[in-house]
Amino acid sequence: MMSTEREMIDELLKAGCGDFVVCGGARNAGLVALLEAAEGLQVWKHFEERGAAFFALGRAKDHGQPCAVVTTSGTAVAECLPAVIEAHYTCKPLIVLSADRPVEFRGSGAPQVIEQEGIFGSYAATSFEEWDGRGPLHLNLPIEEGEVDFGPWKAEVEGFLPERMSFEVRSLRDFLDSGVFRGIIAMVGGLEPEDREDAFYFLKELGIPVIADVNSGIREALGDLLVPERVFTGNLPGRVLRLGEVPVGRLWRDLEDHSGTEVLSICRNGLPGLARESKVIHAQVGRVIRGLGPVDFVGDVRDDFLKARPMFGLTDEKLESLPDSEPGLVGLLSVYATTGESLFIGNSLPIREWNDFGQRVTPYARVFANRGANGIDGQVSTWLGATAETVDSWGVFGDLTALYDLAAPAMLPQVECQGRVLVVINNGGGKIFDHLPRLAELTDNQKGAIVQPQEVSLKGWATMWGMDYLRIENREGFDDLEAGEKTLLVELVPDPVQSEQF
Ligand SMILES: Cc1ncc(C[n+]2csc(CCOP(=O)(O)OP(=O)(O)O)c2C)c(N)n1
Repeated sequence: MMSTEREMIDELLKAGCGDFVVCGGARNAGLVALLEAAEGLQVWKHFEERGAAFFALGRAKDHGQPCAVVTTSGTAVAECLPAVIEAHYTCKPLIVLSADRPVEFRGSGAPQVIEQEGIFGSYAATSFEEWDGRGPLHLNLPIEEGEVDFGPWKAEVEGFLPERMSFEVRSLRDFLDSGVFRGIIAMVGGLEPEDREDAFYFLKELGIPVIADVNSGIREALGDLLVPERVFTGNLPGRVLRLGEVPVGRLWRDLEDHSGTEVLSICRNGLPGLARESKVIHAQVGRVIRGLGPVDFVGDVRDDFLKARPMFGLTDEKLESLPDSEPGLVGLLSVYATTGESLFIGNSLPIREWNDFGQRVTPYARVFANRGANGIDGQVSTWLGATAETVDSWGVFGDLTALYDLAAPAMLPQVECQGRVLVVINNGGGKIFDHLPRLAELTDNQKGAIVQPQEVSLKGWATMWGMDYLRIENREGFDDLEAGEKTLLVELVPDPVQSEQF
């Protein structure tokens, strides 16, 4: 007779899941042993479920197929919640397969028994039947202690077929058709790789100003259409067309209080990203654009806005005069990072700084970020999962973000490390909070409790996980940046005085 474990794995194979991250324990030992014995599966091993779930999310981001994290019973399952939430908001097929004690143990308080069934609430489907393949799935498997089949076997993974989404293009046509384009801009957040080309040509055709986040993957290709968002601060446009994930910058938040600006979002999760009234097309960006067909272009507004818009020039001059400030070093880093095969940027100041000060000439081959729930948790783990099979991968993170995910490099021996560069911008705490006007009036103690200043050097972290290490404090420091066979940890330490001046 086939074991419960084997039946469940077969179901997963049928659903197109051939990639597993296992975190072993007694209750799921049979599952882990079966997966290890299989031929034709990708099996990653980790000891820490929070990081493992984010790593699995990264795998799903990389290949677009489901990836399952396999946990034992008890709080091990609960550790997956942040990654499940991120997968929910970014529509990624992350699967949690949790082993549970048999049903009669529920509510008993027996060792490692917690209420696992439905633990992720509205964030995850709980059966294949209710799962559409565009978000997380939690499968909870009560397992009797007994025999499991440990022999070698051959796994056959079937194709992954998420449900297709239906959508309408009329609201986009109406939005664009209301006369001239004057007063309309586009804001582009994170885009899926397959949506990027359509979004790029569509925006070129429209010829309207674009504020694009680096994780859109098209920011550097937009040329003259790209504008800095501060052009519109206090000067909000009449209409905003948002493509992809919620944009990172301040302007999007300002829209919340300006109902005079009409907003149309086209995004996969179907959420407006604003609490006030706006329109949403719930669909893949590329499919909607293709569905729209050629745009009926009315009047050439490009020249108008090019004449009117302040250029990036002012910022560029400052970057030159304060080269060792945080913006200065991030600007230079953005040039070095073009040598990589992929770029992952952690929340959220690094993304904002990249948007504002990053180079605007050379598009990055592949760009990733975790922007679903804006958490600073699991960022390094997601990066390692998303680039597990990619050489020359660059990841850029804040210091608290890195400190949050200290066990992530445990996965390094299992992933591609050739040319891997892990950059931590160590500005001594959560410096994003220094940028909030709302917090300017706080006392130093109050501010300290929010910024969480810290003075650690990350050299010990590099030693601990066998990474090469380079500390960069100024522009010249980049001369020594050379990626090799081992992961290189770059601790980027901006000059606090220059940063303040900037
Ligand atoms: C899990 C989680 N906890 C708290 C926050 C709130 N938060 C947003 S940014 C931030 C500080 C990040 O600091 P760091 O990684 O050093 O980046 P920096 O702001 O210095 O660039 C915090 C705590 C969050 N987004 N996610």
